[in-house]
Amino acid sequence: MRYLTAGESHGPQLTAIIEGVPAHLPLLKEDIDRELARRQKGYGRGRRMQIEKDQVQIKAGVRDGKTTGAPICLVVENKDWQHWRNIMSVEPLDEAHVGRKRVTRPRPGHADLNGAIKYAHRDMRNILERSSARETTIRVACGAVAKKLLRYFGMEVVGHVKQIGPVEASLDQLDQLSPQEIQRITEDSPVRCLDQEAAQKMMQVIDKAKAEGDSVGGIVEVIVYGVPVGLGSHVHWDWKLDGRLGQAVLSIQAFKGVEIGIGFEAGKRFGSQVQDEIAWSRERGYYRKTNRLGGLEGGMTNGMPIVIRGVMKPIPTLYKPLQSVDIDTKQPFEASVERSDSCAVPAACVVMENVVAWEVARAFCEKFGHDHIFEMKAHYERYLEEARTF
Ligand code: EPS
Repeated sequence: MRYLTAGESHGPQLTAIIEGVPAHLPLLKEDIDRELARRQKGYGRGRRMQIEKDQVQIKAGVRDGKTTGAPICLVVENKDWQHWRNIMSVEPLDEAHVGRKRVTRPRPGHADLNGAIKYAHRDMRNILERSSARETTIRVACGAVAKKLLRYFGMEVVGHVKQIGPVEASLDQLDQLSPQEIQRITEDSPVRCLDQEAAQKMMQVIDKAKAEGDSVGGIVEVIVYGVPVGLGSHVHWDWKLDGRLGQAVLSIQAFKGVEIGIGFEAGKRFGSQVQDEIAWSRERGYYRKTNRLGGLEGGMTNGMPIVIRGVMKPIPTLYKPLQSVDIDTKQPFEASVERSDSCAVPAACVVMENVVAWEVARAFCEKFGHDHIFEMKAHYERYLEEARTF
């Protein structure tokens, strides 16, 4: 499976073409719209989210509520385009609009300056329109298809916000919660946090950042339940699923780090406190007594839940601008203020769930074939039985 996306933040639409989704997978517009709506929510979002009401249009590859095996084309329109159609015009700009909304003052921490130099754009709008996290909308739409496939095979992807700014959630109860319970609690939390006391403090931090024209980042954790042993592979560097998941997470706008299982903590411990001991029972087959390695060993899943965290830096678009240089005058200036969110960590949690879902679904298709789901199912069930008694 693979996909390509196109679209600017204030252009007419975002588009994706997905290739390799097996035939006969039940797929409805609502399955995708649900994920899009989840991504739009979250305490700390800016005014743009009041304009958009993201809804997918499935333009190809689905008939009678099921995938056909043909490429799937997804479109999400930008409602804000109405306000930008002259400035974002595909046709040459008319005289009244030439140079309007031109961006010459790069924002520190954004793609603006690097992209402008690389692509020789004197108007950095040509960079920020594509680098904007608006693009995550269409990646979530693709992830929603992947989630649907995973769910068909009994897997569930859930995410929660572990930290915003200095406030950390207490997660002592996490192991006792089912995926459905985690989903229920986080859906009710404005910051997608399992710890309600911490959630209140997180919102205070976001309020403070907003009041001061600043922004705040955080840490998101995603868990994939019901994963079989053997997704990914040890044989090539770019087949290793941990590496692929890392790339997927780091490709989310503003993400600066990723950890699997206990992550960086592993560097502080002795080996006996890091590796997970192996056990076997008739009903479970092989399993690990602990899950410090987050379900991945040797670039492959080991049958335990995948546990992965990503850190999002504070959004670089600040109302309290930092120093920068105007590319016309070369004089120091305060960077351009673009409308933005003061915290997008709860939304990024949904994005991370969906990019992780995509990579796991892709590895699943590689292992079990992806022409049609009946064939996959037969193959999968036989494999599970072989793995249990191996
Ligand atoms: C973004 C800036 C804001 C965000 C946007 C990402 O948009 P605007 O510049 O139109 O106010 O709201 O996020 C989305 C539009 C979205 O759908 O998540 C940026 O510069 O990255």
